[in-house]
Amino acid sequence: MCWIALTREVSQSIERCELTHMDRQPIDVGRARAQHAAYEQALRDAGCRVKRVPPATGCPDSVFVEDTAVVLPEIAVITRLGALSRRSETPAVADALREYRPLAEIEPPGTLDGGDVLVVGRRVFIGQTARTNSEGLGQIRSILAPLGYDVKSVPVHGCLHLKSAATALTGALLLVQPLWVDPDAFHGVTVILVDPDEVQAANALSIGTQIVYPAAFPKTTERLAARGLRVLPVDVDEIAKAEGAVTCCSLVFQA
Ligand code: CIR
Repeated sequence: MCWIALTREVSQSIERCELTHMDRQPIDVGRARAQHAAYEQALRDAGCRVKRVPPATGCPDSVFVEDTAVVLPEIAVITRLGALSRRSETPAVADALREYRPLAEIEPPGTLDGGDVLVVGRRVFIGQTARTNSEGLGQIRSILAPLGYDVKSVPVHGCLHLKSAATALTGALLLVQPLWVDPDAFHGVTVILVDPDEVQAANALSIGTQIVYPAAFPKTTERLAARGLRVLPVDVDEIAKAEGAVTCCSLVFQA
């Protein structure tokens, strides 16, 4: 068994990305690509075999491969992205996943972004956001409930995706930004709150016992280290201008 991380190159057109809660700023594609390469190296350092999905021509947001699928041990669910500009990102990801998992698909009129799907053991939390609609929620519940998953929807306010507000850490811990999601939604799971000075700090990528995490959030990093968690810092500030963070740039799973 090994860890696989699917990634996708930073599009030349990333400056035309979707933005919902952020103002548009110039994005230096060269710098974003260098940060993305260092991020892929951090994935390798965490023990992953990194495989790049072929580029999606004309899709500015295609680096954010997390949104295109939900990969669980039993199945991969190919999403139907909430943003129209992103819909053609999924076929090549489905092709890449087919060798590892049986596939299911979210069908119209359902929409679901992988960034809205937070898995904690057999519990699956789905963010109620502009990207994921009730049909998408109903479909993923119908796919996962027979596999023994408890699927629950969670209100999210003020950020793009549920995983902008809460991510799972090693050992059934959650890192949460309480401004954007109510920590009580995750009752029964131990919660670490982000440092109040670091608003965007709730997105951490946990791989085994290690956590790939933005260097931009030193105070929250201290909170993670105090719990004995091993943090691999990455600079992703250029990519963050496209409203993405560390979970968004990969699909990590065991095979
Ligand atoms: C979007 O709005 O779709 C992209 N600009 C950012 C997607 C980030 N993905 C994620 O948080 N999972």
